[in-house]
Amino acid sequence: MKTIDVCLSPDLMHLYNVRDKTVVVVDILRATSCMTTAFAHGIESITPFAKLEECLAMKAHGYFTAGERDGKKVDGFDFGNSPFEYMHESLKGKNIAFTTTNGTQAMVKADGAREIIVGSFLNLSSVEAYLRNGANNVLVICAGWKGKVNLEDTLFAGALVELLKDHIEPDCDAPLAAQHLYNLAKNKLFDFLKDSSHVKRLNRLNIQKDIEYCLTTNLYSVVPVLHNGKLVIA
Ligand code: 3SL
Repeated sequence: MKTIDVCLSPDLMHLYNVRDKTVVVVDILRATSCMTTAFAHGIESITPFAKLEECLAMKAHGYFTAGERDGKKVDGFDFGNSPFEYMHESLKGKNIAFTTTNGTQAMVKADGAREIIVGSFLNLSSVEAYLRNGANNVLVICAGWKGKVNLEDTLFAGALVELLKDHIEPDCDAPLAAQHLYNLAKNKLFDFLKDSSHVKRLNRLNIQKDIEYCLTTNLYSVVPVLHNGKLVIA
């Protein structure tokens, strides 16, 4: 049977070997939810960057620049990190250079994996089917917050472990812990997360609608995959 493991923070990546794995990068609030939304609305590609300057430099190559630091849109960028910004007709067929505090950092850290895909509650079923039908063992990398573990990414990892339990077995205790947590929370995700650190942080920015949206399951069927440094639709 294939296996699934969960890396609860990018700072624990040194404990995992990604080389033969399909890695699912998850940053529910809000980077991977934005990416999923953008592809569902016709974006051509998203190139993830760890550094602001590298991202900004892509403007000269005709890219839109997007992302945030500490939840806020970066000066000089075209877009921030609200999923609602990625629904516009005008973005259809366009290329975006994207950098965020945690999500794109986790993606860059997964470099060397056999395959890197983007997961969110918005495309949960499609990611589950993709992993079930794929040939590789799976590692879910939770983006967390500046090296710390967070609840929302752990819950998504647990949802995958739960949905895949008849096909892919947990490799260690982190996937089991995530699965138990998800089973506790699955019927009340929003309520379960109300005291979590990032929900409080985003509430201070007055973006509760983003949180509700990012916790919606199975709105879209796209699975973004990293190909030659660019995310495109699988
Ligand atoms: O850290 C990230 O990658 C972001 O998604 C954080 S925020 O939701 O924009 O604050």
